Amino acid sequence: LSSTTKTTKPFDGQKPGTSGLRKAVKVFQQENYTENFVQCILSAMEGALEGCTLVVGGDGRYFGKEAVEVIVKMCAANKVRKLLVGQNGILSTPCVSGVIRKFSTSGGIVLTASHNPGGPNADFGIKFNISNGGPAPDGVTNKIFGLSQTIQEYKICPDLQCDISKVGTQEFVVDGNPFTVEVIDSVDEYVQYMKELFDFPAIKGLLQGTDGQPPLKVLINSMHGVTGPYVRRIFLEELGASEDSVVNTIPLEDFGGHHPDPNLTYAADLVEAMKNGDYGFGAAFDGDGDRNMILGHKAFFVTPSDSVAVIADNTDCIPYFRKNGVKGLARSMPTGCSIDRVAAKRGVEVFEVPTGWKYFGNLMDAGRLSICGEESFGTGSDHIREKDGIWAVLAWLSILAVRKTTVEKALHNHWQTYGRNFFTRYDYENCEADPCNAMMAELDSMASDSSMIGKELSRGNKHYKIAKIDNFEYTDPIDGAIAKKQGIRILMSDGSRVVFRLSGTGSSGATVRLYIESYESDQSTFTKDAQEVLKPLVEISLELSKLRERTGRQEPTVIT
Ligand code: VG1
Ligand code: CO
Repeated sequence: LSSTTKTTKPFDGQKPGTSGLRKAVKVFQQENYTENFVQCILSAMEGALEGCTLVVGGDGRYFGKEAVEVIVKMCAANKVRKLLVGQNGILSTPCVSGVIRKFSTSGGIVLTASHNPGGPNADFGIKFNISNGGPAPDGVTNKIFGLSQTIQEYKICPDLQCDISKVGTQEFVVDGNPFTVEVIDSVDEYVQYMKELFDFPAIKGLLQGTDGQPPLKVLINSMHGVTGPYVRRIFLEELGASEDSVVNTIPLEDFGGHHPDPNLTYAADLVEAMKNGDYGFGAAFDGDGDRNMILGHKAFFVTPSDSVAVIADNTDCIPYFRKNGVKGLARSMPTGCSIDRVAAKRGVEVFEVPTGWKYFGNLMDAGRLSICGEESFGTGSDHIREKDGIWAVLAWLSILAVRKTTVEKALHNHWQTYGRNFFTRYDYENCEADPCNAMMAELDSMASDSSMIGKELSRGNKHYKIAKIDNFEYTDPIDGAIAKKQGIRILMSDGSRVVFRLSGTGSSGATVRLYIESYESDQSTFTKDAQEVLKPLVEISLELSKLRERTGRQEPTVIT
């Protein structure tokens, strides 16, 4: 086989966002659009490209197979030595991360737009992960973007035909060089790894009932995303759960027409099913399997910010941490601060990084971070370099098994010890970009206006005083890389926080995220509804930012 060089022209906007390049499928389908971006990923590897091994897989959404075919042909032409490809192009995002690490490959290409809807009229995405298994850091994505602005040609081996439907190895000779495609089972490696990290017999005992404990009925909802086959293997085959414990486990190219996003709005069917009280534990995952939502009996909701804090507080229930210890904890900036309190009690470092999992990687590589999370239903640890939905569920089940408790009791117990960080996020999806940018610019100028400090803001009998406003800036403690303008933080004198950000994962327009948090140590407040507790601060924030006027939206699209 021989490769050819095709001429092309740059496309605007091939700038990876919070987690890869996400655009409408129709955008990726333009002639050369996908090829351009793939060439830029490969070219950005420079000297590390020739002779390397890469992992390729995605969440199975529409256009995934076409993209895999292009990537295989282009890797062959760009002198990549070997590809590990998930069967039918399917690998969850956490699985890609694990496979990159296990086989020490130079990186991987993940084909997903995560929680964004899929299908011919929805979204697709391409993300590059580096050799540590994590999303490429800003330095790399900026380089890819730079290349995309000047690209003139790409290399491809058009005649290479590769069957990715069967597990096994296929050998080719391209321009006289050997090129190998190894199609791997999509779930084997991941399941095996989970069995090393967790005590599966203990979790099985929990689900089936042991030591006089009744069985725990679980309901796991894959939302027709990539986790379906992983969930079936782990929960049905390994843990012996019954068929009716898992739903929506057939991956669909359009996720059944829904947003594959595990939150109270988009996973409403799980919430409904949990409400009747038949199940003691419920969970859902997003399209690519890195997000999770945890529910207790009668749909008791665990905020992601609390979820990671509870896991961090109960690491003795998990064999992986018993063995490796807990080095440090972290959260993304807008995430509720419950985990900070756990870190303080445990006497370990806690880091506050910008939004996006890529910022955790260096800390983990340096051995300073073990467990971290984001308010956006992302939870994970240094077992890989992506957040991991199924891992989070197994962590929770481990805690319930060892502590012989329930989700709700575990949370109440946590609040008794640490107090409660009430948290909510309002999303205004798909607004017009210009007014949102203007709003952010105005908030940014507030941040440098010293007369804002000490300003009092009131709503009803709630009074707040601004202690600090800034546009969050982060210096990576390991490599010194600086990330600027990561969101406006308004810190109140009582520790309450308000954060404004624009999303970096949307495919069009602008999505405003408003994050609100306040801390209560008074026990009598613990059972209150977060929406009620935070309402005054929400109203104050909307007024201060003139968000309603700016966006023309009276209400958010989604509240989490
Ligand atoms: C969102 C979340 C962020 C998460 C990112 C990728 O980003 O807020 O916490 O890391 O999605 O998650 P943004 O820029 O839209 O706020 V996933 O599961 O979409 O890869
Ligand atoms: Co995701």
